[in-house]
Amino acid sequence: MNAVTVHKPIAAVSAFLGSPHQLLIDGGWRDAISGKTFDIFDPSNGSRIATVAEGDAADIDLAVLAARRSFEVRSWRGLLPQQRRAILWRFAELIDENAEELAQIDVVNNGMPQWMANATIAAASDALRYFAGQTTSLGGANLSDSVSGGDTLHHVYTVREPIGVVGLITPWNGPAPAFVFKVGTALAAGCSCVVKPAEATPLSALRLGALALEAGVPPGVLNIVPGYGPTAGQALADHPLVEKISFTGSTAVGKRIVAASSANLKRVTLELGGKSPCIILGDADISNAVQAASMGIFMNSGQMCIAGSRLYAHRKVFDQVVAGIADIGKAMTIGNGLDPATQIGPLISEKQLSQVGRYIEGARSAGAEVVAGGGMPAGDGHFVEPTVFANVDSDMTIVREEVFGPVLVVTPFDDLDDAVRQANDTRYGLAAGVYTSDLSQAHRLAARLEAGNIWVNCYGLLHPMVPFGGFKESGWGREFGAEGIDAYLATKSVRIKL
Ligand code: TXE
Repeated sequence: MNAVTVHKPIAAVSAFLGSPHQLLIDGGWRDAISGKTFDIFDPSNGSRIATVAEGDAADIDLAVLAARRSFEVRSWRGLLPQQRRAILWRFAELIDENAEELAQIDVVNNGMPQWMANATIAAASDALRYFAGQTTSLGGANLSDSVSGGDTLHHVYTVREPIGVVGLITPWNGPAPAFVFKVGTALAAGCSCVVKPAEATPLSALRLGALALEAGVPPGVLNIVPGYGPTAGQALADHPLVEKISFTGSTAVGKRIVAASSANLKRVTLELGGKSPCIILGDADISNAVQAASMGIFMNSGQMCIAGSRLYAHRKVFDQVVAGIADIGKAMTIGNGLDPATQIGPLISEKQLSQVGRYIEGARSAGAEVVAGGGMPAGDGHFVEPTVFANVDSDMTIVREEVFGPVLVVTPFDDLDDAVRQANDTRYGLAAGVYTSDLSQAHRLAARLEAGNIWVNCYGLLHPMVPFGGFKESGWGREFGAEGIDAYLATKSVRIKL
């Protein structure tokens, strides 16, 4: 770990960090009504990097009213679809033009390595172009023939309208892409929105908000209110003029959002936690499987909803798999994301560090064997070594709960039925990986695994056309693809007696 060298961001990022960070409401930047601010930290060294206006219920109310007004005057939903497409496309271009700055804002705020941040920004603008295309393909249906007959002629059609003001609550583990995926889909549908970014990482959202205004998103259509979950987030979830919440975060808060939604029957999309299994069969290409499975858990320090945190390997390849993943974990360079050598950055916060530490210590004292890592490099950053546990029982906490750190448990299996039973023995169902050279077996397993996203001989690849979301307590609904935008639309039927 490189703790001594000081890594400096590019000048544009330093200038941005030093500028005021206000709320974006009704097309303008303003302080919180309370006047409060909160500090933002670099997780690689614990230093304060910015101070941001702290929104709460009063600011959320103002933002929702602005969004509602823009929806009523149809300043966005009333544009021609191709006009909205052009603005979203321009927004994507501006993201590309400012990619280095945006990526580095997430590096210093989230801690992720620069190479990863670059990839997430490229994925964000790519997805935005896909959403831009969706604006011109949202037509309804003509049902006249289904309803009419004989002397009764009716013209019946459906239109798909934007649902209204939507609240978008994002997490800290991929701040810029989470913002763009939600905002891009909501805007493509014609909705007006209020975003509540995670309190740990509001900076890239604010920079992206400025770029969206520059691209031509009208005032009030995109509002951004940084603040804490129980205050600003809860106020958005409770607000009677918000028609839908799209939330990515913990399962516990997801349940709170569902409870809040009952007051005005908001639609809710939830992308929650996971404890995703990967199954390596005896006939798999082991070097590919080991590489993909280790990236599936160690990337972003394991702070991914799709982290493949439980690995089941056929007994005949078990030792080879464990040794391969342990070697990869031990060889990874931990450090500041701005250092080009860094492969794995810090955890987001002191809170996450102690949570992951508790899980590791709990597993050790329950008798799990540490095959790699298990330590936390000393210093001010929130670093955890890539950690692999073997000799675990299926009822251990480390096997059952989402750790949200670079921590893998590996279990051998002899019988595929047993591997499937164990893989499905979880309250979560976000993702699963299968590694085999037998495609029939891959299809059979894909059919039996209880997860919303299955990857075969690869892991964690997302695409804006491919619906993404979870089974069971990993969530409701899907982001991306046709289903992603459907969640922001309401169908209206019109019937005219001729
Ligand atoms: O999540 P929270 P935290 C999981 C992961 C992690 C754990 C805790 O296991 O260890 O959650 O992380 C907002 N009403 N994931 O505490 O609190 C909050 O401000 C409305 C998985 O950071 O769920 C932030 O914007 N909103 C995950 C967002 O919810 C509320 C990503 C997520 O924070 C709120 C993050 C409330 N009452 C954590 N309370 C994934 N699925 O990728 C909080 N928030």
